[in-house]
Amino acid sequence: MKIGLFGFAGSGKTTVFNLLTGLHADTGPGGKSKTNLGVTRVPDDRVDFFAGIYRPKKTVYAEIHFSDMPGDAPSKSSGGLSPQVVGDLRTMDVLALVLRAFENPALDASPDPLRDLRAMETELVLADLQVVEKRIERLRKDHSSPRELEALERCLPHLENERPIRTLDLTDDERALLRGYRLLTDKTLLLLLNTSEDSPGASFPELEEHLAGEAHPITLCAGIETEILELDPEDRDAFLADLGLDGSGRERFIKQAYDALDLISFITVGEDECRAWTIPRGTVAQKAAGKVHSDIERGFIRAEVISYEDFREHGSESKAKAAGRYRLEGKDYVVADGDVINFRFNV
Ligand SMILES: Nc1nc2c(ncn2[C@@H]2O[C@H](COP(=O)(O)OP(=O)(O)OP(=O)(O)O)[C@@H](O)[C@H]2O)c(=O)[nH]1
Ligand SMILES: [Mg+2]
Repeated sequence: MKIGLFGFAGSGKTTVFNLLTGLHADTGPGGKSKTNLGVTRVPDDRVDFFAGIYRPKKTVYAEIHFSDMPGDAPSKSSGGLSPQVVGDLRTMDVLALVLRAFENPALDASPDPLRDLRAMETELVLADLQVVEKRIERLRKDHSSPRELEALERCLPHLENERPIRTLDLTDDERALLRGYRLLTDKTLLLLLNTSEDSPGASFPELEEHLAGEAHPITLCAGIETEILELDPEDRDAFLADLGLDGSGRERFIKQAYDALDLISFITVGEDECRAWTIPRGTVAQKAAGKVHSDIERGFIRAEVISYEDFREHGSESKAKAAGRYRLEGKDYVVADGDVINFRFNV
């Protein structure tokens, strides 16, 4: 999964990036124009458990790839996301907007997360509007794809009303036709509220009202939390608790992002490899097989499934089997979180 961190200059994107990846990219003002890339491993007790049993050659956790976008362009007084940032964001699965809720001495503007959120929402809509308008113009002229034109014409008024495409009720066919445009407002938007260490638990009633319960910002205190990250592990929890924060920024982010994105994991086990695979909740077995390999999806025969709980309770695959906890499932089986799956296939 690729997550793009973006936001106004000086909002703390790179500090958040460092907190989430454990890297040490340069922060602070200084006219940076490059994107930082980093990977975070998603901790998973279940994978640890299976690694303990199978002692595999390789243990593979789910990963999140972060891109920390340069903030130079959005700071221009004219506003606007730079074409480079827009292009980078289009390649992401998920967008994460960093909202500044701390005083930054390098900036004139006082912190106002709602103001910044509104401005960025507009930027994203405008970027999509440009794509949609251009394409409509083209298709009206050359008549090459009437169905695509129809789908785009449904998007146009929605965007003109400053509404994101993710809230437009499109059919699966329409969504498929639009996928190639990689519209920014069709992607999930996570909000990261980067708060001041003086008031890490501060609430922002106007922001809450604007979101109306439809999105829940993930609160980080990236400045001080990156410093806490450098401490001895035994001291970390005490410092975080002092700030009223439950767990490290990375753990809180991963947990809340998985919830917001409605992601679950299934697990494959064996002596070669124990591995977690991330899928959207509701994914059927054949599609899940495609995560492992496209051949397995194509030649799918069945899925052999034991739930993590059953495996744990009985202690081994053979004992779980003997207890009747081993299931054969077909291609339409909806995979559950923690399912241990062995795919049977034929190509
Ligand atoms: N007080 C406080 N300062 C922070 C926090 N997060 C970041 N900062 C500071 O804010 C300044 C900007 O942080 P960066 O992480 O470089 O911000 P950025 O969004 O990456 O900036 P650009 O890449 O230039 O757009 C730095 O001096 C950070 O130390 C925070 O949570 N609290
Ligand atoms: Mg930066």
